[in-house]
Amino acid sequence: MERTLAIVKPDAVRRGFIGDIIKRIEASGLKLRALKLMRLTRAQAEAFYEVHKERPFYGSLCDYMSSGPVVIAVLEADNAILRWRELMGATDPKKANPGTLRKDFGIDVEQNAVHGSDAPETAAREVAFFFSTLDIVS
Ligand code: IDP
Ligand code: MG
Repeated sequence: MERTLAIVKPDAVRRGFIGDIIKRIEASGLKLRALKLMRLTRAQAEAFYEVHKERPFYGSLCDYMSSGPVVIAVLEADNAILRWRELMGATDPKKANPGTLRKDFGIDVEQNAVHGSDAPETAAREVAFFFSTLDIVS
């Protein structure tokens, strides 16, 4: 079993897509192991996306991610990291495959509805960034 971090980003929460996205997660066989609603401070968004701090979109990304509430979840399944990324679709909703969350709910390459970890090491870091072991159902 593998775990990954999922975020329903501020654009999707604002437009009322929490339920739709959770429904797709459940239908896909990915298991919810932790779930919370919170609003990131600018400093928390900066720390979470530290890996991107040299990218030109970093400042804008941190503004966006702290612009409203997000839903943060731990998902678990065999191959959860790849399965969640496939369900999300490509970073840019315009390039995402039909039926993916970013295609259906994303606005643009920045406001793309959902986040997912990209590798086992980043998943471990990202899960631990938001949840203690006591928060995660085993
Ligand atoms: P990912 O979310 O598909 O893993 P990353 O390259 O890790 O994509 O980028 C993190 C986030 O930064 C994206 O989900 C998106 O919100 C934002 N982002 C990525 N590329 C761009 C860009 O070219 N312009 C603006 N925002 C971007
Ligand atoms: Mg990424």
